[in-house]
Amino acid sequence: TGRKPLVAGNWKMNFDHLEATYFVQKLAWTLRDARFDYRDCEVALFPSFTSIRSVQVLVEADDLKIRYGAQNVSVTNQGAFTGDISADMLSRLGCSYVIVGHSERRKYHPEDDANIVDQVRAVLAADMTPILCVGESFEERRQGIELDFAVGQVRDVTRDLNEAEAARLIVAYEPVWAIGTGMVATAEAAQDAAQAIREGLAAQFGAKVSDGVRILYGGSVTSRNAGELIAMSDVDGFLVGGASLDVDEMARICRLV
Ligand code: G2H
Repeated sequence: TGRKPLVAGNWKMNFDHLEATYFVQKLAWTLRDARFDYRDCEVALFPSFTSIRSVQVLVEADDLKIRYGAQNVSVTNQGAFTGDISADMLSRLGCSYVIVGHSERRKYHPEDDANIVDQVRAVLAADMTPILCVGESFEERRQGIELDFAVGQVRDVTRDLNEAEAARLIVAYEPVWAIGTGMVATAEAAQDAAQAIREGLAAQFGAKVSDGVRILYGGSVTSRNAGELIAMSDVDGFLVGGASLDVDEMARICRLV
C-alpha cells in the first residue's frame, strides 16, 4: 500500500517519568535484540505530559528511533488558560504526534466536535501529526449504523480542512465497546470500518489523499489478535492501550506489524 505501519502505545494515565524512562530503554533494547527494523514499522509512545521531557532526553541521548507524542492538547496557543498545554510546547519537546478526540477525552471532558476540530488545527499548525480517534458505541453497533457513525465523525472534524491538511492526518478507529474491555473487533469488522473511513476520505479529498492516510485500529489490541488485524488491507497499524504498558507485549506487536 505504501503506507508505513504505525504502532502507537497510548499509556493513558500510567507511568511517572522514571517508569517512562525505564520502559523506553527496555523497549529499545528489546527491539534491538530482535533486530527490529524501524523502516518497516514506526513505533510511537504517548506518555503523560509530565513524562514527555524525560522521554525526549533519552531518545535524543541514545539516538533512538522511537517517536513520541501527547494524549491531548489545548486549542489555544498561549495565555491565561490555567492548566493547559499548547501545541507549540509539545512540538518543542520533539513530539511527532498528538492523539485527538480519544473517546475517554470525549467522555470525561467537554470535548465536542468543534473543540476537536480546533485541536486538529492546532496540531497541524505546530507541524505535528494529529491521530484523530473515532468509533461507535455499543448502541450504534446494535442499531447497525456503526460505519455511518464513524465515517460521519471523521467528516464532521475534517470538513473544513483542505487536501494538504487532510493528507497529514492519521485516523484511529476505536469502537468504544472494545476499549479496555478485552472485546476486540473482528478483523473483518475492523477492515469494514477502516475501508468505509477511507472511502469517506476519498469522497471528500480524492483518492490520492485517502490512499495515503494511515488508519489505525484501537480497542483491546494484544499480540494475540494483532496479526490477523494487520493482515487487513486498510488497517495500517494500532493504537494500543493496556497492552502498551507491557514491554514484551509492545515489542511482540511491533514485530507482528
Ligand atoms: C483504546 C485503546 C488505546 P485498549 O482506547 O487507545 O486502549 O487497548 O486498552 O483498549
